[in-house]
Amino acid sequence: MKQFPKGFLIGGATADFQYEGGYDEGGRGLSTHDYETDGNQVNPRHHTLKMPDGSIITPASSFFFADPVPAEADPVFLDDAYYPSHKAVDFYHHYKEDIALMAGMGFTAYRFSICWSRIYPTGDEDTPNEAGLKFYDDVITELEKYDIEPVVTICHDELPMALALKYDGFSSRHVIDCYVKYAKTLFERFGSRVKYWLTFNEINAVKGFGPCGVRDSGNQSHYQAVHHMFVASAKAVILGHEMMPGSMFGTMYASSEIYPATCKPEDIFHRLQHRRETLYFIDVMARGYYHNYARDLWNRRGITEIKMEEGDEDILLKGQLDYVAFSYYRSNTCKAGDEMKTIGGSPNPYLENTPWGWPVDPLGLRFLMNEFYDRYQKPLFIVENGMGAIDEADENGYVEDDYRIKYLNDHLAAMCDAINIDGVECLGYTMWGPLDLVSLSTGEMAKRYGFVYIDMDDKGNGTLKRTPKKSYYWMKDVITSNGGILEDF
Ligand code: BGP
Repeated sequence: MKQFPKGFLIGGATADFQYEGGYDEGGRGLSTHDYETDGNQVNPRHHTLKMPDGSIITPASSFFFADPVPAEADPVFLDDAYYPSHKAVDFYHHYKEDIALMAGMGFTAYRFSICWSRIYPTGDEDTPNEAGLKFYDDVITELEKYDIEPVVTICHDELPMALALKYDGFSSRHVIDCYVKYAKTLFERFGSRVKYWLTFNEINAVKGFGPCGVRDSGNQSHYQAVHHMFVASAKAVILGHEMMPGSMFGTMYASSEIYPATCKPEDIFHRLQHRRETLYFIDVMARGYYHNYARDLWNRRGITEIKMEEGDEDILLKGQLDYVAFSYYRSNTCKAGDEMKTIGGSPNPYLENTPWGWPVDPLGLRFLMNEFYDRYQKPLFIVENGMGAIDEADENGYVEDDYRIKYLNDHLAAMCDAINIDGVECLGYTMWGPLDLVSLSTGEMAKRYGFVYIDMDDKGNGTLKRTPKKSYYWMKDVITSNGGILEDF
């Protein structure tokens, strides 16, 4: 029988710009994702930017594969474009109802991100925006009502647009100071009520103008900006430990690549190097130093130098993470000659795909949990997992989502096996998008993850009515039985 360990945190996860809305309320400043329009499976999301000659350009901002943004281009809102982050699904005004729905399933944890530009509208102010802090105060108060543990992401792939425009985002060391000031404000305000923190989201996948505010998405600029994010994170961890004894810090790592396509030695070796392309990020943060293979990786990527200041190495070492948080949606397969990228690679003939082409692989989750625990010997936290699917709601908004129940059953069962059989230490599991929200990679509503259906379409039309799906009642039973009703897959 499957069983969650004692004190296991189980619940859901969201990100502010995909869920919250209220982009111009409560003194919030503009954020880098606010200038991204919707996309779909065929066309990625894109920024809308104006060149000095008045022409409009629309570089793709599809997270993993961001297009570069010319230095002279200015963000602009177009009348005929739809910007999903502005309204998202309006958690800003529905947070009480939404948290009550989460509590109805018996959630013991909710991971959410704080919008940096709600707290520091331009990132450079000396004092924070009280209305922004108050909103998250209210959210935490609501969670406390139901004994739901808040798990807070300090920065989920975005920053105040002003920091991107003025300093080229994390290219500049000044933005490290802005980040630490922002983190300190959160620790002062919420430190007595929040124990679990995540300094960044999907650190190995952040790239370009949206996620780290950097216009040039080439390797040299990207890896330099990421070094600054490593230092910013480590400084926040050091400060957080000082200010909030007992607090625990992670950074989220997007895991997916696992398998070599064949047992051909070249494929196996390619797989090793491919793994290191992404483990590079969490290795530095969880172990506190750049490791032996970093030099080879920089060389292969044409990176001549990562500029470091005196003291950086010491900060990285002292600011190591307490736990390893990761997202898991799918596995990836690669063979020699495949391009090194976070998702994609070669097809896996043994697995079926979601409508978005993501291979479904629950055993891969157990594999990864073991791999990470062997590698870091630190507790794990699965902070995102779920299935983006096309839901057909009936006239009442009800969805019979047996496919989602199957996906989640199998992944939760695999997780329990890693914990119960393999002895992996895992703090919790937060399913991605417990209420439907806007997709990160495509900016659409059609790709739904939730236990709760939200009546809204790709262009923001709909009543925003929330209706529990079949999976809602199933998840409630999973939690009530402490995992006991999960079936082997
Ligand atoms: C992760 C992000 C989330 C989320 C999720 C699902 O990369 O941390 O923000 O959206 O992926 O991806 P998508 O929304 O593209 O289906």
